[in-house]
Amino acid sequence: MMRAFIGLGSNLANESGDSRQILRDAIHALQALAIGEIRVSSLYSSSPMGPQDQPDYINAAAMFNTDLTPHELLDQLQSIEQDAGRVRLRRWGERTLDLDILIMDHAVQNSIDTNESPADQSKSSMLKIHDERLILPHIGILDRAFVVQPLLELDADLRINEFSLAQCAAASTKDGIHIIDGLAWAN
Ligand code: A4P
Ligand code: MG
Repeated sequence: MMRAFIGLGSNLANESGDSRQILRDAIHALQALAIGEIRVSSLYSSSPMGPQDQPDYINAAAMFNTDLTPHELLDQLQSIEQDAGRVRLRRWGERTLDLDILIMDHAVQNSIDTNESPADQSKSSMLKIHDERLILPHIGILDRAFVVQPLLELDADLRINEFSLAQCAAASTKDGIHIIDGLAWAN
């Protein structure tokens, strides 16, 4: 079983609702992929990274345990994106729903069995993949406040390689992003 951190983003409505409703529906769809509870961050509004002639985004992150392989999880996320009417218009462009696998790791069960510190364990248990369909950890996490801030809400000890998320530049800036709803937004 692995722990998956998913980034959710939307800046276009579809026929079933606005971006907030699309992310709420996506969280409910993710529940079918999870073992146990899904934990969800606050809901953020953020100005667009990339082309500026597009609406502001709504972003959040979710964390759950799953038995799916990373590629099986990617298939499921892409199917949820399609169900939300995702059309690929341009790179970094507007979208009804973007679901990215940010990080997958083995949740640390028991630190008594090993001499490693919890930080070392999370570093060594993080999955690294680089193939034509999937890159893990997702590229650019550390540069994106709209990804780092919600991730830190879910696990303040997260590290990518030797970098602590809590200490990266995107963790100390709230420029261009703000919380628009607390943890109950997905209920
Ligand atoms: N892919 C590779 N690795 C992954 C992964 N870890 N998770 C591949 C998910 N997909 C992964 O994705 C293109 C391909 O990436 C997929 O087919 C998959 O096989 P895409 O979502 O179809 O295309 P894209 O949007 O052009 O690229 P990408 O990389 O998803 O864009 P980003 O980096 O997600 O940026 N501004 C704000 N404020 N908030 C946002 O959420 N998002 C974007 C999209 C731009 N600006 C934004 C936001
Ligand atoms: Mg994507």
